[in-house]
Amino acid sequence: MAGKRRTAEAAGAGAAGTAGAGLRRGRRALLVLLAALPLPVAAGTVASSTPALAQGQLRIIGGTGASTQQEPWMVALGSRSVYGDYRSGQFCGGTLVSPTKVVTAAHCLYDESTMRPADRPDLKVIVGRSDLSTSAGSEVAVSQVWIDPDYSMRSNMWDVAVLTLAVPQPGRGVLPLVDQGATAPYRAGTVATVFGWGDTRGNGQYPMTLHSVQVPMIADSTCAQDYPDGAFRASTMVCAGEQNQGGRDACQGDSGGPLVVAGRLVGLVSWGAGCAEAGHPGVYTRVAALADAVRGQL
Ligand code: 4AZ
Repeated sequence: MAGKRRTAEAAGAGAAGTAGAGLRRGRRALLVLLAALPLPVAAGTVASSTPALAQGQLRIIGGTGASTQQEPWMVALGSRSVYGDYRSGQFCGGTLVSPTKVVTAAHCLYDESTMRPADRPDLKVIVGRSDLSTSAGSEVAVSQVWIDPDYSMRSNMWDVAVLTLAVPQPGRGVLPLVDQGATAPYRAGTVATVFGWGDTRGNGQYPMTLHSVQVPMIADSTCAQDYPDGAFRASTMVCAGEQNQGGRDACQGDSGGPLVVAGRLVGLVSWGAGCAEAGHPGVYTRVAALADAVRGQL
């Protein structure tokens, strides 16, 4: 199935739009959850929220701090005209995979209201800036955007895009892609790490600094039960998180960012119901399913 591609859905360029998919995706599910029941106190590293906050331990959701010094390939996507100067206009994450190419999620470049590619003339890739309130590193213009022609906003399948940087970043470390068809990194229980500047609490609290959290890979069969009616498609998606207790996850604003196993890019933050809920793990683009297509763009 992994090799089977639908014919291209036209990903027309330049549709007008303002709202970004990145920060809002999954929000509806999240709001429904918040309205329906008190947010379950997450187990694991977020056991007591107040002391954890005081100690500065609440990150991505349930994680710890991270730095672009240690992870130089971790980049933010920003648009100051759409999201304002606050937090450098950050709205998604991405991964530097070569001196001129960044891999991110296709949905980061779409407008949820028009279901078309968003028009963000000032789209920037922010490199070398862990703290978005600073001017560290640089904001690099994007000269070309490739969105997987099979990407579907309806099904969330083939959620990948490649950005070309107008200014190469030769000195910066890059993260290699996992091999096409690789299965070992996706074995259930394998511990992966996800990075981002997204919501740390599942209630709209966006941090200034980069965070990361470790999440175990979840079996496709389990995830298919977590997201029934075919919403989870193992051919282009993979799940990771704490299946039974929740508490660790990516969330709004982490979209497009990397899921890493053994120094390789294996997943891209894509979607999920709410954040860090037991039985609703994060869903990631399965990079091994589209590594060749991405490599064709490098
Ligand atoms: C989002 O909206 C989003 N908990 C990212 C990750 C997850 C849900 C939503 C997974 O960008």
